[in-house]
Amino acid sequence: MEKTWRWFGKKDKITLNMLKQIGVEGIVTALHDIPNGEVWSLEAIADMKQYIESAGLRWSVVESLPVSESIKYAGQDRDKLIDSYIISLANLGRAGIKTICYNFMPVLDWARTDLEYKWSDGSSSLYFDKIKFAYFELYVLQRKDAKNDYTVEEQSLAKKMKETITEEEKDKLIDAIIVKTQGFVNGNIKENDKNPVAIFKNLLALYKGIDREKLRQNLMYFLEKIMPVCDEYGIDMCIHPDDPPRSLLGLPRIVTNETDIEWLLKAVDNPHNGLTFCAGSLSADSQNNVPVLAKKFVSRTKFVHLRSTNIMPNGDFIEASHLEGRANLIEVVRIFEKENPSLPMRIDHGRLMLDDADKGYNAGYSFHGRMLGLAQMDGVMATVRNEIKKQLI
Ligand code: DNO
Repeated sequence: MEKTWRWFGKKDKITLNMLKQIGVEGIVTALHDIPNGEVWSLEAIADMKQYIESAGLRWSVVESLPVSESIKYAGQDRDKLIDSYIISLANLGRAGIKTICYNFMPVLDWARTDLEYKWSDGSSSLYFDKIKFAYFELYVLQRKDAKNDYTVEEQSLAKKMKETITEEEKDKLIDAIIVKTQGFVNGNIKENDKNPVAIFKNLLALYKGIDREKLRQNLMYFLEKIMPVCDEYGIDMCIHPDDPPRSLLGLPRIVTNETDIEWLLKAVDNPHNGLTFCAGSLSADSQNNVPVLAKKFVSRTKFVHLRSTNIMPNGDFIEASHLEGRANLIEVVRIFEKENPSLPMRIDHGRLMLDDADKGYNAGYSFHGRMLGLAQMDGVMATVRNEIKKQLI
């Protein structure tokens, strides 16, 4: 597979020259300065492409061309927003950038409660703590029906947390769930927004009456409208699975498991309607067997995220090392290397380690942690390619 790296543009502290030195071949990025919903001009795309190429790299994947909330909940301006999306796609197509990652998660692009969960060796990683999330819904957001999503025991643990949590810890939690994980992915809330909780509540209210079925219809509507431009330019749209793969905050999530993915690929049965195979996201549901899913969906997979998790008995999950955990990346790499070796892959999320800690990297996107993951996966890929050459598999 092509070794790519998620890079956040010219302001990223990790430079393209650093990436060249560690064996990266392709770049995954977006025009992060353009507000969600606005057109990506051909000039802006060409400028970014030229910058990447002048470092001897290739702009392999766009992650993400963000889908505005209004397209997801079918607001009044959705057709206008889809028209802009189509123009951006055509401009990307003209520039020769043809793999586009996006997601269809309402309001929250992805969710974690701890951004620096300490390991015993001094490094840290992302973590999802179910009770902290319950506390956030029940007592910070005070969401009306939140209770229905938790057992009596979980509710009482969340209540206990309410009694002991400090103001500082509470702010840190809010920051993790709705600010730090969202701003850098062109999400709804930015670092300097005042009162993020109020903004967040307004966003949730937009989804009143949107259930699973309606969200599915809205995704189909969007895909059907954009497939002609994808056909014209040979663009592969690849949806990112929901992270975590379950409904959150009473909002439906529709890309979580085999049934969902099968539905999506059949609902719009065009090869340009494809998948970002995020092994990490899928691994956070104990029912998902990640290598089985890789095997099943290999032909519609257009982009791969290599990451793994471990699920705790109480429903929390933690990011595992890239060689361990539920995703079984060794098997996943074996499947993709054998059946579609030209796929771009990137290491997703790494631990904060060594001198990563004070660099202000985006949550999950450390330098050394991801470099370690890349080295591990590079070794697996080389081994698998050797096996293939010797026809051992
Ligand atoms: C988080 C990422 C997501 C992903 C988007 C794709 O680390 O995996 O933000 O980029 O959901 O649209």
